[in-house]
Amino acid sequence: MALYLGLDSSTQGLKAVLINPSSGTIVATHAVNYGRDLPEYNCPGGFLANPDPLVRHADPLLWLAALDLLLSSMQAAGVPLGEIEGIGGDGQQHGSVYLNAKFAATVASLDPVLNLPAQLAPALSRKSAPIWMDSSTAAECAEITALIGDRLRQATGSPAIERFTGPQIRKFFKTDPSGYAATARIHLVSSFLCSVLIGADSPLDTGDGAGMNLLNLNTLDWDPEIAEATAPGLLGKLPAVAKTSRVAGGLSPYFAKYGLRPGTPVAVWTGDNPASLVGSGSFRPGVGVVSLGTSDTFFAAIDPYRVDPDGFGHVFGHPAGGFMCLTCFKNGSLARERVRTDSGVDWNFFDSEAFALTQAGNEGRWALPWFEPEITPLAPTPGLRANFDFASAAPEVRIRAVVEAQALSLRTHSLWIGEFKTLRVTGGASGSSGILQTLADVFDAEVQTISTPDSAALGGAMIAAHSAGGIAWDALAASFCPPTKSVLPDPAAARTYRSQLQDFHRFEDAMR
Ligand code: XUL
Repeated sequence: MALYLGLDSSTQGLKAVLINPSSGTIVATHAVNYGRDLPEYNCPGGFLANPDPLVRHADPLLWLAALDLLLSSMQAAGVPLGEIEGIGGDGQQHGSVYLNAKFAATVASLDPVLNLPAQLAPALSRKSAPIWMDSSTAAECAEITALIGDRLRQATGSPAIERFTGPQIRKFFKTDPSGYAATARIHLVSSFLCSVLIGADSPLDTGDGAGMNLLNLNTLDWDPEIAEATAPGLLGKLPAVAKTSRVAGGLSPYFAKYGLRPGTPVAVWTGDNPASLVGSGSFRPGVGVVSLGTSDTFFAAIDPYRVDPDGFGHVFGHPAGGFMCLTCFKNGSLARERVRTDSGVDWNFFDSEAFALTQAGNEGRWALPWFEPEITPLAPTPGLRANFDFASAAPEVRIRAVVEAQALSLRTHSLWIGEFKTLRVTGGASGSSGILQTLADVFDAEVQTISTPDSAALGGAMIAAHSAGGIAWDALAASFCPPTKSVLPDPAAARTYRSQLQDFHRFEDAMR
């Protein structure tokens, strides 16, 4: 029995999906939650506390501790890890890990008696890792833009973006020049974990690499001029780029202690959104994916390559070849959870009852839950924005106001990609009937879900099965991604939202 493992190192935890392509079944799923299972790392929501709301860093050792814990708990649960013939994975995008000259030798000689965090700690040249939630690099974005101009957007698929790795690296170089000088290698979360798995320096893929403002999407390689403008000598600190999904190396002997076979092929890791594009079975242009996670994202395969004229959307490499585009909203599931808790209701009320008690359109009441500084559109000052008295409103009105505003925002900022008649919805909140119906009505499109909400980890497993097992993408999608639920738009509700779209856009713009 050939099994393939997908790992998703996401903002709030590490997830695993194990697939058996010959039977078309998901054999096991496992998860570690950073706040619940590894509280000693002080990252309950996936990041370290910081007095500056624009700064969001995590402890990279936490991601390693999660890998040890996840594999040992899978082994303890009797998961047949010895039958795995390929491993793939993905990481939250943009986050960067800074490593010194000891890194290569350290990963090449991991001692199974010790754990990963203890062994990798001396190889870090920076204790913390800025993650995608960080918005503290406005100055660096302006500096890079002044040096490169609009070529940055055309070449890298995005204008300079605060959370993207290039501006973050520039900030590190400016604020800690000796730490930067001591850095031999800068990895993304994805390529860092892949390196640890293969016991060698891993390349990174064009899906995750394009989230750095450093990769030229015309050449599918680093852009030397942009790299040098970002920070001196940066090119030499970046890993190689892998142009499509391929095997990065064989599994390090360290992992034999969990019952895995040393030498098992490990595919080059990608970002969580590109992995989710694969895992939701939406390989080709025409199907839009809404991923409802810590961040809410909208993405789709595109052909030909084009960039967002408004500058909020991005273009990344597609793990199966070609390109995908993406728009990211920082306030996703944590914002919904806060509105639910503050309203004193349970998830059942939030997910369905609230919608039965209210009407589509909510009488024009909207609430944008920008508890974190929002990135689409750019709203650096955090706080909820509503066009009615939110605090005194009934819970059902608040909930509909938030869900409708988020859906209208997704629609508004995905218009540059096109009109979609089919949406695939994944992520934790894809089980909410109220959210699914609202998305169907706001987009006037059929909304589908697939069997697992963990489409990123599933995508990692599918990438492993393709790269290590030679299984065709279409065969994998047919086995693992058939739609399990379909929600059709209600024509009257769709008309209501269509008539609100312009006013909503003006409201959102005025609230920034
Ligand atoms: C995408 C983005 C987030 C992270 C975390 O640009 O910043 O979606 O990948 O999920």
